Amino acid sequence: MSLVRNVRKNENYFGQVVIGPPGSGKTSYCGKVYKFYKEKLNREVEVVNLDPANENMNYSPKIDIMQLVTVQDVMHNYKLGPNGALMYCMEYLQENFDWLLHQLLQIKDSYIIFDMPGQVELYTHHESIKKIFEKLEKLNYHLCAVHLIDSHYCSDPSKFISTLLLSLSTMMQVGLPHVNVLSKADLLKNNSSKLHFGLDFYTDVLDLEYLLEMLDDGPFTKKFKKLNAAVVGLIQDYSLVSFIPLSINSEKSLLELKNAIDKANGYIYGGGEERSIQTLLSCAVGARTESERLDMDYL
Ligand SMILES: Nc1nc2c(ncn2[C@@H]2O[C@H](COP(=O)(O)OP(=O)(O)OP(=O)(O)O)[C@@H](O)[C@H]2O)c(=O)[nH]1
Ligand SMILES: [Mg+2]
Repeated sequence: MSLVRNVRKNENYFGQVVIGPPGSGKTSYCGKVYKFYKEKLNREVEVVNLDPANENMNYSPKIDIMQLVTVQDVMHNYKLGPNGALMYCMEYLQENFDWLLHQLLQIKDSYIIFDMPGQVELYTHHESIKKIFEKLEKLNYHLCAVHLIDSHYCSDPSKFISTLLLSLSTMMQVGLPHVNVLSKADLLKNNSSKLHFGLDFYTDVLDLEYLLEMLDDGPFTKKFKKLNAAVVGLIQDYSLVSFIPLSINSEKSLLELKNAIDKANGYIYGGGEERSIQTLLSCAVGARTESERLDMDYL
């Protein structure tokens, strides 16, 4: 409780929480975006690893949950499988919130990028991560959830509908300002002949009925189609899900995503160096033209 008092009421802290299913590109994005913000935008930035089984980090985390607890140790000590152990680790972090806060206070002038684990249930119904970020929000941490979905799901209509449902339920559960991202969009561009529609169909998430027409119509799949139709109806009723395409090797793509994230968590209005003319110009450069939206050349 004493640590919480160290957080000044009039200070604001900013950051992003990088979430998404296993292998969607979270750790790769964190490493790239750290360099991009630091070297190209001169932003004070640090990465915090909150994945207790993160083997291959392409950055040096300023704070690392693996110094507190690891999936490997929990599996060994409590005879749990990898998923149960991961849940335990996140509950342990929730219990030891002060451990995290103490270190965050050491880097309070930096913008924070949180690299998160990939287990989907952590974001759809498990409570620990939600509770940790609720606590940080109360302490003036303005965070944006950046939800990465592998864009290869666009090539299969029923899988894409599932990802829409996942994105919507994650938005509802996590409860932070939210930017959904189609990751590895460079691969999408290279395989565009395999897509039923243009990129903007998948990013804008409008007219989803067209996807239903692509599903099988046989007697065995009738119920599955009905289920997909109900999901599509739900997605359209909420009208919350849309995506920004991302290729981590394209600076223009990183810049466009940065602009969306900064708007979502208020960094662009309340932050530091980003309010300069230079930044406004870089934001303008980041805006996609209509032709770029259509031909994906910027990816
Ligand atoms: N082509 C391409 N590959 C990418 C991109 N981003 C990530 N990848 C690849 O995707 C694979 C998975 O990336 P990771 O960063 O480990 O994914 P992750 O979400 O952190 O995975 P977990 O932590 O296991 O959930 C790696 O082989 C990356 O090189 C991208 O923009 N384009
Ligand atoms: Mg990772």
